[in-house]
Amino acid sequence: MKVARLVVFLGALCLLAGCGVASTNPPVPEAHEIAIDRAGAGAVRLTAEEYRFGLSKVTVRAGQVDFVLTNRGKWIHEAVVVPVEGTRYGQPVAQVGSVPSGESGAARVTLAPGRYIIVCLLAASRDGDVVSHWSQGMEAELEVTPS
Ligand SMILES: [Cu+2]
Repeated sequence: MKVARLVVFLGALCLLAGCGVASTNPPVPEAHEIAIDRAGAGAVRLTAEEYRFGLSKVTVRAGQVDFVLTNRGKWIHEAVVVPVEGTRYGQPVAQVGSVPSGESGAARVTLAPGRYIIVCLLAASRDGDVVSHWSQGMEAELEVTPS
């Protein structure tokens, strides 16, 4: 499990950094970011802190879904939406990128039914090791039901 997580973690970092992972039609998560005041009333509201997410809801209907991330922690956090099929992680489909302490960001994406996780892919250096916020517990589950 840890190896799988590391692989997807590195793959996602690579994807977000645009370093050319072989993929057909890779998504561009940043393109989904929107102004906070454009987020709908039904948005999934996320809070981030060290090192966990809080979610206003854990189930949404398929279709257009808005995410609003508010950082209540000390460090920068982000929310990356990743589809999960069985034990496999897909490519990230949306991201609310690096949100500083006390600030908020939003993203809008069209989601198909299925299971998703929301993770923070940022990492910190600790005692000489690079430790991802994800591995510290910044993962939440979201179920998208058929609309
Ligand atoms: Cu984080």
